[in-house]
Amino acid sequence: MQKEFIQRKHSLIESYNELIKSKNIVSHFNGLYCRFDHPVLTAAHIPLNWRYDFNEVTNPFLMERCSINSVFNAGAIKWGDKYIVMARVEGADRKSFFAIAESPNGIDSFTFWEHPVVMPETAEPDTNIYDVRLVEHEDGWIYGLFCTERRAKGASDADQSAAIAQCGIARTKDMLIWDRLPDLISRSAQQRNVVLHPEFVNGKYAFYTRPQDGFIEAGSGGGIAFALSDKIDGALVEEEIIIDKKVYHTINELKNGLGPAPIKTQYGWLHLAHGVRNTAAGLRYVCYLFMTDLNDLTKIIHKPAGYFMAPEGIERIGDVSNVLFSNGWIIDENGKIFIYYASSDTRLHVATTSLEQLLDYVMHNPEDGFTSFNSVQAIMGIIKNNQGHID
Ligand code: M1P
Repeated sequence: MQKEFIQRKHSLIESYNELIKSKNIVSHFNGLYCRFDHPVLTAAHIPLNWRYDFNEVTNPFLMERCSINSVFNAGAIKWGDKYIVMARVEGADRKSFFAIAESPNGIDSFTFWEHPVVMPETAEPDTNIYDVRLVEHEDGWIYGLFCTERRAKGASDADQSAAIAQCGIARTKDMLIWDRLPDLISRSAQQRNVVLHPEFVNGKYAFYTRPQDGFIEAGSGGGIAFALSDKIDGALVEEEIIIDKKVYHTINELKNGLGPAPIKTQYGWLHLAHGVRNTAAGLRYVCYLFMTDLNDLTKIIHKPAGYFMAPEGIERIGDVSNVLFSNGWIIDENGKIFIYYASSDTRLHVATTSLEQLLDYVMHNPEDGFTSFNSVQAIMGIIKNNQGHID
């Protein structure tokens, strides 16, 4: 074996081991959550043996044979005593797939399982799959709902970007072998950000959907909707009731979408979502929280104004800049919450908080008054209450 090949191989392995063993420390705390110094997963965390052929005969220059572009939007679940994320991994070929990584503490040392998830296809193969939402349903299965994207039927040869997004459904008991079920059928031309509610509702499977006209544009659709299906194997939703619509001059003026499955609390279902607005610099994605009624899942009972997390610093830059997106969170028995969020469609981060903090925020921060005058009134209220409380 050539000396150079061996040296390079050792140096690749050394840097990789250093990276996955590196510790993460809190960079700042704003009263609501902690952000950390480093992302939890990046393209560089992808195992070397997925990318390199280490046989000197077939890869004499030791180059990457399958390059990875980014690791981002991840579903998350507690698995025994491990924190696991099922990330969207995008190759240099622009195809996304899923891969599971685990960590002993949820904030660092994430290592990928032996190989990527082999997601079975339906009779109509997916061109691209991404953004899985993991849900432990009360029927005993763990479900992964994700976006399946295919080229639009009938699109002209000249148009190679026309696509149809729909919701793929798969389930597992061990996170290793996935049964693929038929895609969700709805009346919407496009469907992304579909989430399964963890409990039966009136004996039916309940979904949060995001009906949309175009692949990017919500058009007459848009808004987070609620829908019921009699079954999951061949899920069909007839009616989608919009529970959180897009609103002029808010963070979700253009569109929005639910993140992970909601967390049940004594006060209501706690939801994490993303809102999108348009700007001269392109779309801006931020994350927000709201709560729905325990008995009426279509009724929002608390919704603070604006976002609770937006891209900061390096998070603002990436393949699709100015994007913060979350489709995974984990709550521990002690109420500690790990929010897995991705920045700019490039890397995955964690923020830690607690149920107590999120409830305080969602139930006590002022709601949107929809005008500048009302925003000033909210600030005036705080100033008034602060009288006598600041030295
Ligand atoms: O590029 C930002 C996000 O765009 C899409 O989200 P949405 O359907 O809400 O617009 C998804 O492709 C998502 O993966 C991506 O992060």
